[in-house]
Parts: sequence; structure tokens; C-alpha cells
Amino acid sequence: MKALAAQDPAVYGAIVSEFRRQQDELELIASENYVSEAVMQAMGTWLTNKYAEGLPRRRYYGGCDFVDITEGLARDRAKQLFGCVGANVQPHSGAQANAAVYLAVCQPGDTILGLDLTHGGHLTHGSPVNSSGMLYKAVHYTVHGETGYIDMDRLRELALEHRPRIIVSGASAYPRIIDFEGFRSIADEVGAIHMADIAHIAGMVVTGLHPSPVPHCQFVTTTTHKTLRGPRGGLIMADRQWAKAMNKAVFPGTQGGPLEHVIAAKAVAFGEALRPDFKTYCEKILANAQAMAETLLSRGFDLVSGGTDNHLMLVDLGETCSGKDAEDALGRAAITVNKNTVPGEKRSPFVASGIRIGTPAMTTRGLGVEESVQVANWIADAITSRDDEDALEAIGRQVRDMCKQFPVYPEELVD
Ligand code: DSN
Repeated sequence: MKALAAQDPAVYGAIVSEFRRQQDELELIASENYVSEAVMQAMGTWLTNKYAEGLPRRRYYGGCDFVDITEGLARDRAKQLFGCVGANVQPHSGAQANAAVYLAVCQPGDTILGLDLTHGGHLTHGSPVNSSGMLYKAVHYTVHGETGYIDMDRLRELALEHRPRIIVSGASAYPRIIDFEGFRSIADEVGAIHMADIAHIAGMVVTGLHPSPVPHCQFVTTTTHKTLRGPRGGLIMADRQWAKAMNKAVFPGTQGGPLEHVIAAKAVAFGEALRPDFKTYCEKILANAQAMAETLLSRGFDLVSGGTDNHLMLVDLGETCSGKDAEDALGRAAITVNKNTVPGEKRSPFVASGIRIGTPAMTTRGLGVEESVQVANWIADAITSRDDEDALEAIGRQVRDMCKQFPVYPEELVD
């Protein structure tokens, strides 16, 4: 990065500081990961200079021969990975992908039925502060008050009562297996479209460690940067009937020129996810999550739904500590998590009563079950000692020592 360092030390300095943070501290945000050097190299290329509105071989601009190759590879690999009929690799993000599906399927004012935000849903599943909740009439299902699992009976009741145009399955903070087949059967019963947003669990889906929604959906959306470990971006899949509408809804419906440098990096990441060692990686994500959940439970913490089947867990801190205080304390101990609302939330979302913990990033840097148990104990210690700066500093030193043993990237990358 010599040219950047010389030309713009302010930007370069912040980038290097972020490198140091990622390298030296522990990242447990469930939606984050570390891309490979190959993915990063593909992203930082002259493909960023190219306009390529349209689809491969059907563009509105000349000079697209080579971005047609990279986008074609991304699309073909996405289809192979997910076993889907149609794939559009152009959405700039998961939110853009979801907006495009709504545009393809709904008229303004139509009803969307999605998981409530405080029960693990996503802003784009009909929150009033998101266009999905402003342009469409949003109705929300919830998790069961006692079990913490999605209440499929209530979902069916709501679907029968409101007759939604689209039912959205998938979540941002839900630790259990999702019954996509059950969602489809309710959608079929009320004549709704079923869209699964698998942004969080895509890695497990493509490796067969979570049931695939593809046979049970008209649309599946995902981000590419979470468990899939690709560049920041989105992807939509559609069945045969909806593939054309999907493409039109992305461009010209909701986006202009695709980010071809990012799409090339998606192709590289999908290539990585097709390799057998990606399944081993995802198995380790799950094993680490189990180990952390069991340790936290043994330390007396309350987990929403009592545990986890996937890469994340939601710790309900109850009355004693807010999510914000826990997030701050862990930050001072070099551990990054995010505060999260919990079902039945009584605090504001800026304070929240829980924290969300995920294992995809720490697994990428090579931490295993033994380290996961240690990390969970540090989390428990840090939350318990949240007002004791010396204790937090001591935990932080141990966390940094562990990170040193498991570097994310070669140090030379920032030279
Ligand atoms: N913000 C992402 C997450 O953290 O789950 C979802 O978009």
C-alpha cells in the first residue's frame, strides 16, 4: 500500500489501525468474518473502473468482455454451491437483495410477514424504520415466549389472518435450525411467496450443515460476507418462474452499475466455499459455538432458547447487566461483540438486554474448541468484573496473547 501511504496518510493510518484491531483483538460479532488474501486481492483491482449495467453478454456498455468472465464465474459458482436455478450476484448488500425481491413480488401496501426485530429478525423484514416497513404493510411473527424457538403455530395463524403477499423466513439473531419446509407449507396454504434470507447461515447451508431453503422457496437471499466468508455484498437466488423478475428488480429496479470488483471477489469466495475444506471450516464453527454455549451455561448465563444449533448464541443478561454495559466491558478486554435485543425486550435497542456472540471469525483465525472454552470463560469473567478495570485489562492481555498465536493475516500485508 505504498502509494496510499504516501498520498493519503490519514486514510492509510486508519486502515492500518483497523488491521491492527482485527489482528490483535478477538472478533465475535456473529455477522463478521475475515476474507482470504485471494478474495481481498480480487476486490482491490481495476475492475472497480468498469461500468457494466445489465447482465453478462447483455450489457448496456461496451468493453465488458472480461467482467463478463468474472461475473459469469460468480453466477455459475453460486448456482453450483446452492443448487439453485437463477442467481443474481449484483446486489450491493443483503438489504439491497431483500429490497429487490420485495420490488419483484409486491405492490406498495402489500403485506410482508417476517420475524420481529426484537425476536431475532432483521430491519429489512418489515421494520417501520426501513423501506420494507414503510412501503409495505408489515406483520411480524415471534419466537415462543417459553422455548425461544420460532412459533410456527402463531406464524400460521398470522398468515391465515393477514394473507401476506410474501412470508420471510431467516433471521439475524436466531440460534436454532429454521424449518424452511414448514414455512413453505404455510406460504402455499395462504397463497404467499416464500423468501428465505439466509445471510447468517449461508455457509452452513452450502455445506449441508443446515437444511437448504432452496427447494422450499421462490427466492433466497444472502449476504456474501458472513459465514460464506466472501466480500461484503449480496446475492439473490430465484426459482425458474421468478428468475427474470429477480434480474429486472436488481437492475434497473433498484440498482445501477454493478460493483464488478466485488463480484470478482464473490467468484473467488464461492470457489473457496466449493472446496471440501470449507465444510471442515463450517463444522468447526458449529463445534466452537457448542463449546462456548455450554461453558456460558455452566457459568450460570441464560441463553435464549437454551443453547444453539448454529454459529451464534444470544446471551440474555436479564436485569443485572445491560447489553451495552456487557459490550463495553468486553471491548475493554479486547473482545468485540454486539449488544442485542432479546425476546420480550424491556430496554431500548441502544441499551438492550443481551449480547450476540458468534464463532465464524474466530474459527477462521484457527481457534478451536479448547480456545472457545477459554474465550467463554473470559467473557463470563469480564461481564462479572465489568466495573473492575484491572481485571478487564488482565483479561485483555490474555486475549491479545492468544490472538498473537493465531494471526489472521501475515504482518507483511501492511508493510
Ligand atoms: N447487520 C447484520 C448483522 O449483524 O446481523 C445483518 O445485516
